[in-house]
Amino acid sequence: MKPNVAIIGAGFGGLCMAIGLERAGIRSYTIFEKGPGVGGTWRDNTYPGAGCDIPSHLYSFSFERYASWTRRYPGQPEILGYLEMCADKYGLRPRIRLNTEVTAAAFDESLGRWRVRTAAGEQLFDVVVSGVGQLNRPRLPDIPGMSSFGGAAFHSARWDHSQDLTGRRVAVIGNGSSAAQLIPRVAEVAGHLDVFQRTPNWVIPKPDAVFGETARTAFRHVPFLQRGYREWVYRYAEGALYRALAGGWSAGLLRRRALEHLRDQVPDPELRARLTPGYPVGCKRVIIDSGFYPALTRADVDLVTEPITRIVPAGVETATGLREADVIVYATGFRSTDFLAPIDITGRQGRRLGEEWKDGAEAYLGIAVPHFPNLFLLYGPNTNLGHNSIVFMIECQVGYIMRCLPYLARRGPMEVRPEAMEAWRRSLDRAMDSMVWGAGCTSWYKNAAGRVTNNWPAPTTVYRRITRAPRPAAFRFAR
Ligand code: N01
Repeated sequence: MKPNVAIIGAGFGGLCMAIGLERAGIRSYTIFEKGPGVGGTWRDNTYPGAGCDIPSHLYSFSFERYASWTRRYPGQPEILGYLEMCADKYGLRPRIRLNTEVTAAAFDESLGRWRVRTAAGEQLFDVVVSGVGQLNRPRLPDIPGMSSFGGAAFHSARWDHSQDLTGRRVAVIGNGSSAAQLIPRVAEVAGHLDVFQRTPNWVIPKPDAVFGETARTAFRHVPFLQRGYREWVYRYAEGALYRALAGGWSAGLLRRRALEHLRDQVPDPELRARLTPGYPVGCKRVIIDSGFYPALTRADVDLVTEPITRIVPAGVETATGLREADVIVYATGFRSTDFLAPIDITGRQGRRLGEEWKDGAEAYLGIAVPHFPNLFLLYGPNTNLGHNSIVFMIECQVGYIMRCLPYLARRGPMEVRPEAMEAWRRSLDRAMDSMVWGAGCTSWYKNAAGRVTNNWPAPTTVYRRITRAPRPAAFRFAR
């Protein structure tokens, strides 16, 4: 029996899942996408300078290697183009419902199937796969007076392209990866730019380069070059970065590299001091960028480190006075620990996922949740990386789900056992203990209670090994 699969989201995760099904000859699936096109985060984030700080040849599917990348680190338009090409090449478009938001999904125990609700009504599916990711809902800050602002204001992930920033006074609130990418571009055109920094970040250089014809020809024609390059990164190159995050000796090396980068790019010692973080490298996502610091040294750019007290019609106020602005950009991140919210998901015995996760989202292998049969998550809890390509993790997860399908075809709905979840939780906690994100760190990796709900605390090769095949003993089956 071929299962009927509902996939939520048409980003990297949802498209990868659909391709997995297509390649297995399973065409009984529907991708529900709330936006007007495919691409997920790469459709949403169109701010100037948006791009990826993971090399192009890793930030793509291993089965759809692309020789046409124009540069070492891809920009947003190129990644979106890649995903659109995949949707076309694998014939996914007829099964994608755009502008169709899944509002709820409930497991009907009498049928052993999911009732999936959208504005268009309810549909039955055997399997639900979430591909909504971790960074899909912008987080606006809660600063007094925000609604009183007299100019234009928008979030970095909802860029208002109708606003021409040329010659205008712009305030950017936040200095994470998104801000670091957009600040140099905004600085080039704005009349004046104020960057409001609450906490400095560690920044290392991004050795970007345009691929010349020779490199592109080599990637296209030299057998196994791309494959070998990927394997090399997964097995060896990620090791140093991972060890730095695990508090190993390479943390000192990474810190030194970041401080050197700061010294090379920011000659003014006073500005440098304000940009020097006071927490261990890796606590928050390390920024990989070579344009951020030079932008901050421009005469028409100010780094403002006094805390914001409120927003007023004319701009942003701090303890030392008003910073006038025509436009405010909130580069303030995402509701990263909310996971599948606001979709209302109900499993067996009326259990609500939001309630099950009230102390923090968690899932066995980041993929399966007890009491929620045949619900699978892509880029779920504890599968985010600070040290490698998330596309690799998604492929491991899709491979795992594909290998679950024959089980559920034979033995009915499958649900991870609470004991397996408990053992998984313990092993994660043990691995987490040695990671830098723990006590004393604040970041979007942690929920309000201080639990790291987002990150994967081991090398990616470990994740590949443990997701290679489902362990039937970890699951309960209907028959
Ligand atoms: O968001 P962030 P982001 N007042 O959460 C500040 C991925 N990504 O969109 O550090 C003042 O990192 C906040 O300050 P603080 C990547 O995984 C990848 O930049 O909390 N400031 C911080 O500076 C990344 O990690 C790429 O003190 C406030 C900023 O806003 C993730 O997306 C490119 C504030 C938020 O930074 C998120 O990055 C871009 C307030 N009230 C993004 N509230 C790639 O290249 C928040 N801040 C793959």
